[in-house]
Amino acid sequence: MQIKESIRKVFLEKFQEEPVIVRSPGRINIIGEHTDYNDGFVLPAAIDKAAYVAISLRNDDEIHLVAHDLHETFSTSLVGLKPVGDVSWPNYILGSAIQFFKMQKLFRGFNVVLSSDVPMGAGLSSSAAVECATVFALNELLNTQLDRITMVQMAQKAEHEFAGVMCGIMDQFASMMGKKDHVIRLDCRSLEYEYKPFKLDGYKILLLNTNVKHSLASSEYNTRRKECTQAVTWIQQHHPNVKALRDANEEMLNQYVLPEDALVDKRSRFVVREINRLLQGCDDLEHGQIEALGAKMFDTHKGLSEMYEVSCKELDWLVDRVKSNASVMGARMMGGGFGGCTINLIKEEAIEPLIKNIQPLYEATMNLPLTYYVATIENGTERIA
Ligand code: GAF
Repeated sequence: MQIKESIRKVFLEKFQEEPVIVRSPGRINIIGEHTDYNDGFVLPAAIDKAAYVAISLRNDDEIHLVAHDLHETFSTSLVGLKPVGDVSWPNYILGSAIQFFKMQKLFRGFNVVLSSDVPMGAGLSSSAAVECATVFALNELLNTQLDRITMVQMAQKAEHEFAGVMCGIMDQFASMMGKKDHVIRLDCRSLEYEYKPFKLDGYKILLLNTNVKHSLASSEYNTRRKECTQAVTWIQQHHPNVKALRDANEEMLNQYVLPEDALVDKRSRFVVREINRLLQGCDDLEHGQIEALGAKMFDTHKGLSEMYEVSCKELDWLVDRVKSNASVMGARMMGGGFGGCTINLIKEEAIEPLIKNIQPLYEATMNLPLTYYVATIENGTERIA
């Protein structure tokens, strides 16, 4: 049974009414990692894996949530809503709902059944997908008529306030704004964006999942953010116009950051280079220069691993393995890091032999399963019932 049908059935059984159902996808990012919270650029796209939220309003202030895939339920009240300590999934829904409460648009409780085929902890933004689905669904139910960008920002706030991860805007933007067969070139400062066709004849996007889920991810993420801010603070003493690393260059880093702290220098140098790499990568894409784009993806991985230090041995292993394969144009870790997937730009006919070759090797070496997905680029958040 399709996810939509199965959550509708569960919803009818549990709450005896027809829900509004919204689907919101996970995302990939071609290049431009850890650049969004530095006011830089990113190049993400929504994919064919998504979170589904079935929802209805209640006549009291109770909130009843069902995580269909996990066989878990959670109940609370709209009054005094706070983040939940011991489980994560309710926070994505509650953190989204509270945004409407703060806008004085939500005065009643609600029922939700959630299901998702975005693998969790795989770096595909399963949490942003749930946040975007919830915000979009409440906008429909409450008839608040918010524009999509406002909803993206509300979903991002949900992550900040209820999940405690000070994420940038990329994941929620890609989930909400995705367009079939296009990547989004997003300026994370102005939020101006452009859809770029991403139909590469003969090539596919292959995601290799390390199945490593590092608990370090959110604390280290917030630390990286602070390191970037520190670099900006030092540069600003001499260049007050520098508001974020997007405005900095390597000359400034040499002069004002390196003498202060080699670690902060390494982090910020990666970001400055990555923003440039992305801008050049966009030109490669425009001119159909897939080899050049792929080479930049490998460079990004090297930087994320050695300078930003957000990779792990399993991700490095997977990227190393495909480097010498002439059918893989580019590969790198994707998302926040410390586990999850690598993204590989690969010739279609090479997928099967590659998997056959590396799956048993990976599993024997790492003692973890290697799962994989061929992602297609799809539209963003939509109401489906
Ligand atoms: C995570 C965050 F949520 C994004 O905002 C982004 O910073 C990404 O890590 C790294 O590029 O997915």
